[in-house]
Amino acid sequence: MAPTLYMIETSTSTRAVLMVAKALGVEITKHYLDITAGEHLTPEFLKLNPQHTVPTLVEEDGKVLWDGHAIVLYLVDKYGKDNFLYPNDSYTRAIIHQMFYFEAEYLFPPLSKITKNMFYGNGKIDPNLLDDMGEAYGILEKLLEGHLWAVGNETTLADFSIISIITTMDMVLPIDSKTFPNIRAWIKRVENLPCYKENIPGLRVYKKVLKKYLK
Ligand SMILES: N[C@@H](CCC(=O)N[C@@H](CS)C(=O)NCC(=O)O)C(=O)O
Repeated sequence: MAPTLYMIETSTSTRAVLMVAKALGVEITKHYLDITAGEHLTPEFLKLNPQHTVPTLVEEDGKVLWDGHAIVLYLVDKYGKDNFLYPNDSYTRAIIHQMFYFEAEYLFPPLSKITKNMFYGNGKIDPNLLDDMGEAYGILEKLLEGHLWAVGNETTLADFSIISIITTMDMVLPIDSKTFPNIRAWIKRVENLPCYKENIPGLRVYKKVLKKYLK
């Protein structure tokens, strides 16, 4: 039996997990939660994950794991072959983790605040959060300098962790190709990977929600 992923499509971390699972050939059973209806706050789900976040993975033997970064590391360790997406070099692995923290500390917070406000608040986008996003783009532009992929010259877990969120942020604050040529070129590269298709349905849903507020 395949592991079950509790998820919502608009969640960027969920989409990173789906892309990695696809790239590794791991079958996943998708369990959609309606978090606007509070399905992540039921006693049953809180028993699985007291942090009440998606994505949450439940293995067939009942082991539970959450946080997109932890899940992709687990998938590659348990199901991956030949160090694919997670090269066997200590420094490269450390830089992949560094990119995970960059995603969690610089990219996720402004987007998450904007998204929460769309779903639960008045939907108005705080210009300070857009500034934070622009600053994060500037950092990412430098991080991508001089190599093809997020970390070095092969695809790694870092590409999937960053692409799902950056393509979502691009809808909120478009990434200009003149100011951020490295980001735009890298996005194109990732979009051409077969597993990228796992990112698309969630992006479409996000776009629909956003459209309501960006008039
Ligand atoms: N860093 C976490 C972020 C998880 C997260 O905050 N997910 C949001 C959806 S994008 C969520 O579950 N929100 C509901 C809540 O926190 O109650 C990860 O990578 O999994």
